[in-house]
Amino acid sequence: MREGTFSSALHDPRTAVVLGRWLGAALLTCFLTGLFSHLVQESPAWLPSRPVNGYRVTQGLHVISGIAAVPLLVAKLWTVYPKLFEWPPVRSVLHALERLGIAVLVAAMLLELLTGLFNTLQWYPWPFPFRQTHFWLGWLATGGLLLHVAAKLPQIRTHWRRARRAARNTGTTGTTGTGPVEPQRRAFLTAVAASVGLVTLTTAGQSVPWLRSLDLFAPRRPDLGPQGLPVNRTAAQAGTTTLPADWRLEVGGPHPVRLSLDELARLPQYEAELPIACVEGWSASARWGGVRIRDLLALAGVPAGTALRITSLELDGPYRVTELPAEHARDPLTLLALRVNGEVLAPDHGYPARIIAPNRPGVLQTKWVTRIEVG
Ligand SMILES: Nc1nc2c(c(=O)[nH]1)N[C@H]1C(S)=C(S)[C@@H](COP(=O)(O)O)O[C@H]1N2
Ligand SMILES: [Mo]
Repeated sequence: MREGTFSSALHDPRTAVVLGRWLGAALLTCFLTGLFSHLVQESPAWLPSRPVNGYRVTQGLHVISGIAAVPLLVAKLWTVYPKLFEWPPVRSVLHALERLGIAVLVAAMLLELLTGLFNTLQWYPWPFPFRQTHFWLGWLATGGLLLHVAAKLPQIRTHWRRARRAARNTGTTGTTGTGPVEPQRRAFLTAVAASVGLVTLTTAGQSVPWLRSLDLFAPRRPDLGPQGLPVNRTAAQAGTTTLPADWRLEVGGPHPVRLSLDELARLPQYEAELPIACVEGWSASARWGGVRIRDLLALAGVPAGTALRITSLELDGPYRVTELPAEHARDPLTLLALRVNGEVLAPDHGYPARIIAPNRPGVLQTKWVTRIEVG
């Protein structure tokens, strides 16, 4: 089978360039928001605690652009796949390198989107750690993409504008005498755009509140769960269903304090409307009530502007111990929450107490807190 035997007129550079632009925009958004997400999961000191919904927006965009990239990548691969049967398969060393580069690019891109998609389902059918693998595959795919764009720059320039189509049509292999290609291309691109729109509209509701009613296919409905909020790790999974009889919140510092739930309840109580923004893509806002972290620090004699380490009752798990950076610790909206939406926290949401802070990933909103100390 030779490249020229493919009959559709849409296996052409112009279609590839238009799809490439859309796919490029989705991938760039996905890469930048992903990089940001990777960095902020380390609780960096440079992350401001405002805007409150900052991480919610960037991570929502990360998952939305990643999902949108799937139909775009399929369409792009379909458009260019006759190139797989190019003849002769290798024309020069440079040509061999370019083809090898494309093989790596396509493999990295497919794996990257697949691992991301599986992560939104919380399904990890592989032995390697998700976050590091997803991070390095992201660099591999992006680096490969930049090289690919550089190698194809002459063609991209020729076909960037539609006005040049007359010049192109004469040089294209695979175009048959099926009439003008432009209406066909328009129909194809409209179908691709419609599929992107469809997958976006039926999944984006997991993070965009006004699309919630259309959220048919996202793994999570952000309003389903105890107290109207989803749960990733339940109290049963974490082994925290029954509270030790002698539970106290320990706050380390120059004057360490140990506070019972009653004592916590007698401290000044505040409320904050803050989101849980899970790295897997869902996010939901709730009204949290409890004690300000900075008030607890003052009790223990810890100066405002200190980074903290938070420890959960949970026996193991990657989020048992987390860092709370200085700016978040100082923020008046950062609470040791005892209540959500007016009710005492359900065990699955972190009873007796959890961290809730503005502009940070859900993984760091530690549940079942037992100790707060200088980090
Ligand atoms: N101790 C502890 N806290 C945790 C987790 C965990 O596994 N252990 N999961 C985190 C994750 S990934 C998210 S998205 C939020 C979810 O909070 P929710 O279950 O109350 O909605 O809790 C976070 N807090
Ligand atoms: Mo999460």
